[in-house]
Amino acid sequence: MPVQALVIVDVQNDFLPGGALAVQEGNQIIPRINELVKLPFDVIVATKDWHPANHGSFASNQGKLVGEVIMLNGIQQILWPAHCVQGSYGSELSHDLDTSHFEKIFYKGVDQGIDSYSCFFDNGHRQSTGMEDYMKKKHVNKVYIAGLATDYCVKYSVFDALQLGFDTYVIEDVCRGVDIQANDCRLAIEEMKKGGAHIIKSDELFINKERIFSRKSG
Ligand code: VGL
Ligand code: ZN
Repeated sequence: MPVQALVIVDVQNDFLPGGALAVQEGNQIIPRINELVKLPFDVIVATKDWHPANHGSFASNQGKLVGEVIMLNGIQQILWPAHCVQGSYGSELSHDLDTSHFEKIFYKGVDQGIDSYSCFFDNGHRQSTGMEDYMKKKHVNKVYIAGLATDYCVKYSVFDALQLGFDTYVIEDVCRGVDIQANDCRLAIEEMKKGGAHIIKSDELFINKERIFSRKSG
């Protein structure tokens, strides 16, 4: 029997139009998320990118330009504008998002010296966010992932989910990405598909609702 989780990644003000690291059309996924969270998933969680002000991924903290790549404690790091600083307005989940169905929020990127795109582990796979244990305790074996950004946090989360053995679904129309290079999002989707993820449209979850969320075994 599938035990199904919905994971909503980083729908925070700084990743929305007007934010510090705005993802184009990032706000357009919110109405659909608000419908998805009403479906009978067994578990619904969300993540927040949650950096200390001195975070090593911020260009300003390195005296460098946004987009430059450095080595941060042995790991390649793209430098970003300061974003999602703990407790800031930019770090808050969008106020248009229906958060009432989120049973837990997982925080990532909390350590100054290492970034964390994935909702499961930091980029060096050194520390866990706790999401793996949470999912395993709830016997989740199938995860649906949506949110921001397709080519960073969604992609890394999907690869970790696959590696952890979850049957992994990306709800493509409920993701938007950064596209530093014009095709990054398209390539990210292709890589996730090659890696074993199912790429689906949110429509399928509504059209096939009875089958996908049937409580019958077999
Ligand atoms: C993200 C860049 C830096 C994301 C987080 O949520 O995709 N991207 N921090
Ligand atoms: Zn970040």
